[in-house]
Amino acid sequence: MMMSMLASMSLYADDLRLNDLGYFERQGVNVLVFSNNFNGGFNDEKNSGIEIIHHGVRTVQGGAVRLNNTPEQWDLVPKTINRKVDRENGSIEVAMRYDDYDFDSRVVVTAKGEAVEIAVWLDKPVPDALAGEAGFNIEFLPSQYWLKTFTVDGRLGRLPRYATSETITRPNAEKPRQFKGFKTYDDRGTGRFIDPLPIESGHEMTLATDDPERMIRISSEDAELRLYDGRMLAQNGWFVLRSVLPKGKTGKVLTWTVEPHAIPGWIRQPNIGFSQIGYIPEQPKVAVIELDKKAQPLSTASLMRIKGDGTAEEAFRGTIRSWGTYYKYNYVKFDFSEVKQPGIYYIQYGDTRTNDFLIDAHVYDKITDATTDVWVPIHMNHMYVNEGYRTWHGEPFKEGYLQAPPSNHFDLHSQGETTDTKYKPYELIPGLNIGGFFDAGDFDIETGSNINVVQNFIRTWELFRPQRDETFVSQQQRYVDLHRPDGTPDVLQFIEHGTLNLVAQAEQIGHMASTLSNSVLDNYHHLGDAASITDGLHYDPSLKPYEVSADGKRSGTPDDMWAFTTRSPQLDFRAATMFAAASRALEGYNDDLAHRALTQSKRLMEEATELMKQRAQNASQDDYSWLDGNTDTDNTSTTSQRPGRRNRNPQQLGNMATNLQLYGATREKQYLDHFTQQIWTALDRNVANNMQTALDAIPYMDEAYKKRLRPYVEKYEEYIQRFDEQNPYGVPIGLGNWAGGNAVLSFGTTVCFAHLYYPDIVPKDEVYRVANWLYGCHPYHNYSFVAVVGATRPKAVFYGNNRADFSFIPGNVAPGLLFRQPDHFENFDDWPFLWGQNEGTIAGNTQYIIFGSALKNIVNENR
Ligand SMILES: [Ca+2]
Ligand SMILES: [Ca+2]
Ligand SMILES: [Ca+2]
Repeated sequence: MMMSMLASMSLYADDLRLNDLGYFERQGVNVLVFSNNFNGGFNDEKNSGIEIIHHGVRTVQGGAVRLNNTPEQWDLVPKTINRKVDRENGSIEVAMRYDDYDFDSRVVVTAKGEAVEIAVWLDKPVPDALAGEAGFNIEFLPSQYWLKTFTVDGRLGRLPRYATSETITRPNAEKPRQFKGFKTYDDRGTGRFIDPLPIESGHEMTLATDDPERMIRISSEDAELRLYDGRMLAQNGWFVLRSVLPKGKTGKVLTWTVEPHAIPGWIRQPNIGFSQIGYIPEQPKVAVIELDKKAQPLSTASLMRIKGDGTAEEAFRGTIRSWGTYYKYNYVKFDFSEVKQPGIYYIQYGDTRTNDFLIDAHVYDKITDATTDVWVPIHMNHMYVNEGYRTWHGEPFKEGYLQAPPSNHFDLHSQGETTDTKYKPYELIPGLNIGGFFDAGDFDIETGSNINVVQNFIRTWELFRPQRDETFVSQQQRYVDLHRPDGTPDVLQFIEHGTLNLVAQAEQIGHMASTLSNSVLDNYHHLGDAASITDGLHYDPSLKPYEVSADGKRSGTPDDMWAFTTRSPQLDFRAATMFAAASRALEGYNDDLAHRALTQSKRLMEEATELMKQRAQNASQDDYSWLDGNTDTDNTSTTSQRPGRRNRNPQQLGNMATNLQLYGATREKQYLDHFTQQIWTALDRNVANNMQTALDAIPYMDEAYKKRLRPYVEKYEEYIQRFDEQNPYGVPIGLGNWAGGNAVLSFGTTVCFAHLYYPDIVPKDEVYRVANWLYGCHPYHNYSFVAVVGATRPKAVFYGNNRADFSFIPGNVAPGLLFRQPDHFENFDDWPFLWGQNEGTIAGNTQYIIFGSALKNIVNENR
């Protein structure tokens, strides 16, 4: 009796409460109500609405009024009209709206003991067009719920590892509109779409009855709960629980009670951040330990050495130093720098033991090899790519690219009112299916990114002259074979491959395309062999869909890729700069291509300069944005933009970084003069943003320049040090919708170059900050963000084009820690499909090659 009274009292003390940050909290459970809104750019990003962070893992999201049984990425999402936190009543109310259907609804979430009540309110009934379609949905992360048991009204079941439930088809007319009227599916001419059937339905459900960390109970007296498997339509789908909203009703039309189980007294396990690559003997070695705020920090930790006989001994015991609180966790540090003896070690902190890692002079030697030998060649477009017994992909897009018609497209692409070319809409533009690199986890050629890629390779080549040859590339056979040397340094072949596509654009179109991308949404989300995205046959609208011409060369399937050709003189100018540098790099290796690149460089530069002058006369000139550096490594912002999409943020003519690149490429003194006129003002305005450009100039400048730069480098060193106060990891941590991996890489690259030129100001110890972060010393978990050679525990899944296999492509670099408002960082390592945390890009990964090369260079300089 006494015991149960005590138990109920202590439970009462830990009811869900609305906290100061505006979400419901009890130990082990956070219920967030639209702390993160749906985003119009890609619609359903699986990051929004009502979310539950359950014992430290965000396992539930997507709670909202939705229009589909299992919404996909491009299905409509509601706009948040307002969000009210009512502290008095312990509730949060969100008003949401679907403009397309003039449909408003409100969701009110109220804490009720250990549960929340979720109620949907309507002031007007569900519109006729959505009757039976609109419902309240909430989504469960498959990788955390599959293989777990559940009960529905007393019946037992187990959630499936793979999607194999049942579906029906319905007429397309009954399908709620998708993003901009596009379709995510190819209905094969049937005029019908697929609609999944529920796995189960009832009024009371408990999911993960066999796992206290995931167990959650949902009940509703007034509505039927239906459980669906979203993976039936899309591999990135989640388990969906939904109730259809009743027809013709207003007021409180639906009520659910949701009770996530909390393990009494639960405290999150420590996350011991350290470098999975290991450490060289003389570098600083500091583990950052992330602790639950309720955890009592220990006073010491130990570094254990694994001996030759397999047993372990304590090599070092050190004091734990407190750093403090950063967002929701508490941080302490363990410094074991004084251990310098090469060997195999692990960290022991209380009961927590890390995996082993090396202390050895050679730990950084291979950090770029997986990226250059595997990741980059696999992303070579218009080639057959083979590795041993495995074909990564056949030759894609054999039918070439059609002129895009005017279009307000997906993936942020568009084509203006005119084509800006001699081609008519849908006409074949010859010669574009050559060279170039896949953008990221998708297969388009982003021209801006590809320009960055070629520039990154040229920079790598000019600075480090890597002779590494592990890849066979035959442009004639359109064949790439991994791990087969062919006598040519691979970096030169990558420069050539990127240039081939970009020169073809300039020659065939007359200027640069903004992108070469998918024409239809139903092949944009392709997962599999790139060669099967299109049918390889020219689209012929005189044939019926899916019909093939008698000669077997044309088909009626409109799957051909499009070239988006709206002219941007800024993009042309960037291409011209890159072509000039490429022609220098390719001279003596591919003289013909070097000559073509130079021809296009001169022509585009002349035309772009003229066009920009014309356009500038029509625009106001009080814009000083050109003062910012905008080199390809300066992205220190926290925007949601992926790296490399600079074509949508064009540089102005006169940009000092461009002038510097132009000088490097042409050696014409006027460009250097323009650069020197601008750099000091820019540095006075913002040292951090412009330091990389200032350092890039050093090889071309005299001692006086280097001396004048010194005080700015001193300021930059202060800027580096400030990160030690901002967060426990000492690097710039991004809070955008695309995790800040690119900004961290930029920072790391600049620090490396600052040290190379000013070792007395920026000490060598600083260059390891970013390496530590990338290779495992970061929040959430301690896996390496780089699928890199040498790491004991790299991440296991990435958002690559093989993501449906829950796999990775070696050498990929994940964007990393995704911030969810108001206080949660995450990086899923069992669920690849969230690009903001797991998608490596071609521009970002080639930037990693520069960072890694610079780091290796510094580490090995005195060896
Ligand atoms: Ca893309
Ligand atoms: Ca080669
Ligand atoms: Ca085709």
